[in-house]
Amino acid sequence: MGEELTVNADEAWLARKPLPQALVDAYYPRMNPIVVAGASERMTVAKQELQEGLNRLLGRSVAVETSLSPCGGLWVGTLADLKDESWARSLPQEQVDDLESRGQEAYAIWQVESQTVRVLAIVGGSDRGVLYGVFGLLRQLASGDDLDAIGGVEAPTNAMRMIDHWDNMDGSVERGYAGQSLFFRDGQVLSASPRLQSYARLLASVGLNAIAINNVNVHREESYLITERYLTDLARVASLFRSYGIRLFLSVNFAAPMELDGLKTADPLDPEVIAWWQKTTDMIYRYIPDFGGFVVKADSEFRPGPFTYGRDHADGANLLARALFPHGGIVIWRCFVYDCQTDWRDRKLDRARAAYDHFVPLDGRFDSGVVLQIKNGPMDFQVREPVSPLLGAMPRTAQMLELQITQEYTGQQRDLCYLVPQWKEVLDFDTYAQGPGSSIAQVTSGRLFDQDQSGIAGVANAGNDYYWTGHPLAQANWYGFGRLAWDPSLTSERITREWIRQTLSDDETVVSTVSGILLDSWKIYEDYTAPLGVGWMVNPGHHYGPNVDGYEYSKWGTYHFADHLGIGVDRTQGTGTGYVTQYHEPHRSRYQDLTTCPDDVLLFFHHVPYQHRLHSGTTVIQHIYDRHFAGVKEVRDLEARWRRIAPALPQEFAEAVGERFRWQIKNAEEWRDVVNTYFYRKSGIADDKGRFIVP
Ligand code: GCW
Repeated sequence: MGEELTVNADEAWLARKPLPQALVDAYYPRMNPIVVAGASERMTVAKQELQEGLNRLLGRSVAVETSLSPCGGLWVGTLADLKDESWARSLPQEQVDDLESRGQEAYAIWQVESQTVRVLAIVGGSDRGVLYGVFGLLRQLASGDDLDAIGGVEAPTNAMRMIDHWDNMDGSVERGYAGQSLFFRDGQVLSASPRLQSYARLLASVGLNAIAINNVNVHREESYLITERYLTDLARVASLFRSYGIRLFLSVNFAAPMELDGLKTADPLDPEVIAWWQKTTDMIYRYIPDFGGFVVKADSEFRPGPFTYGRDHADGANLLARALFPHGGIVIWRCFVYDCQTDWRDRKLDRARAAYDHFVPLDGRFDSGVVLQIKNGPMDFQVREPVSPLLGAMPRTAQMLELQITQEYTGQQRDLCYLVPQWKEVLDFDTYAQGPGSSIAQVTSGRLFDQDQSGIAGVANAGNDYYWTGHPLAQANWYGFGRLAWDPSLTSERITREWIRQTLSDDETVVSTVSGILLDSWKIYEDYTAPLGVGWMVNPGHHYGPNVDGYEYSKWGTYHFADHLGIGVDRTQGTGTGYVTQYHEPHRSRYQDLTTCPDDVLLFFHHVPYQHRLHSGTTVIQHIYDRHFAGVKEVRDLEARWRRIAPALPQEFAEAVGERFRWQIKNAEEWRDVVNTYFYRKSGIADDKGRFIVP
């Protein structure tokens, strides 16, 4: 194999390796020449992607012409361009109408054959659709799909498909594990960085259409991003992303009128404050005519917000929406609102309840142009949490699901934790908000309550790291996030194969081995960390590595309540915090009742004795021991599986991953020993298999 085994780290899954010769021989005549109608900036990008992508996949140059050859070729254009094409007259009208009805981001791949010509066509609802169509065709070819089987209309399920950066202007990234920011360095905006273009390409290739580039914790300097100090640079960033169909958003400081211009208040109902936001927003649109809008973290973890003025979140969000909406912008208002100064002594207080308790009463009060962004779980991106009951609980409000691609609590891109299967569980979760069939995917698509601005956001895991994501396999989380945001019905297996085939190899042993490694990794991570949905047990602050009581007596509201008799948080109605009542039936009863509560979230909902028997047949304490011993073995096994295929992989990639697996083994051992010893000491109950637990 040898020298052709390279990865192009910068291009990640877009590196495009040549297809097998038999396929090249079959495909080349059908894709040569290519004709791209229209000349907008996005069409130019689409043309370059297509030409370059095909040249690489086919290993030879395709010609770009202004008209098809007498036998056909590959035609690319919008529905409007299609009207001038004679070969297109044979397309059934319902087919064309169907594409038209699916919106501007939709595309179709059609194969039109008559006696004389054979045309492969990528037709977009607009030039954005065309761009997605080009990426779509190339992805399918690179993933090994048969060209004859490729065809039909594709449209995104979610209107908003967003990536959120927690990047600061000094270049640091909050909860970033992949080097420095792609957008900022030393207080400057990196608007001319070549890596930004690669980044925009990668985002567009999986169908993402919105990006917020700065941290939701907006500190002093970042507050000025919405001023003329930075808007010229930001306009350049916006224009780069625009050519890839991606709109720019900024996180803003709710107290900006005070901090930037010395107003005496940031009260959302104050006329001067209202005028300030209008003026500021008008100015932003002079620089960035298609500016997406603001992302806001307010009254959360010490960030300013409307509560200071006796106002609520609807007042706060509407203030900004009214300034943005006339320009076509929206405000994305985060629901991560809870008391982070809580008292662990009071077991009736419950952080898990907070988002629902704050926001549900406001349903119907939000203006058009407000979208609430809600984390997948009620707490904070743990390896296992139930799905947030706020999702789907506000029929009159647009909602977005927020996922964390960056692995703050799931191994920080040193440990492997492939999150696509977790996200699939979230998206498939049936809220029963409108009876059976009311899945989270139905909420984010806007179909459940007829909302057109809903969608999915993910907190980015990429930085200026050589492989973009620290752990090279963590790229698959980013890729998978984008694919699920486009189409939540894709299976984890399909997404995983696509990423491996495009990034690494089409060798079947490699594909199935890497796929197994990725798909097993989330459960393995869960095995050696906090058990049965209880969460945390991490070192405070940076959140890596075990510390069972790290947050136990702190103010952050994240407890496990382990004593010598048992563990878990009673969130039932009656004896507990009543959190279960936030769910629709049948979940409410299912979680409430110890006999029906699923094992994997048992300790999230119940405080139980160590000898409590799980549905799996084992006791809680024995489960803790078993899973922690197993977890370490499973990580060692991941490393061994990787070692077996390493010779068939690009060497530096294989080594970078191998090194991380060796760190992961150490981390898993640390977790096993700290957790097992902790519970052995607390409970005094020995492992019934007699394995060694440090006393
Ligand atoms: O998980 C917590 C993180 C914070 C983050 C916060 C949030 C950006 O530890 O770093 O702040 O969530 O989502 O706002």
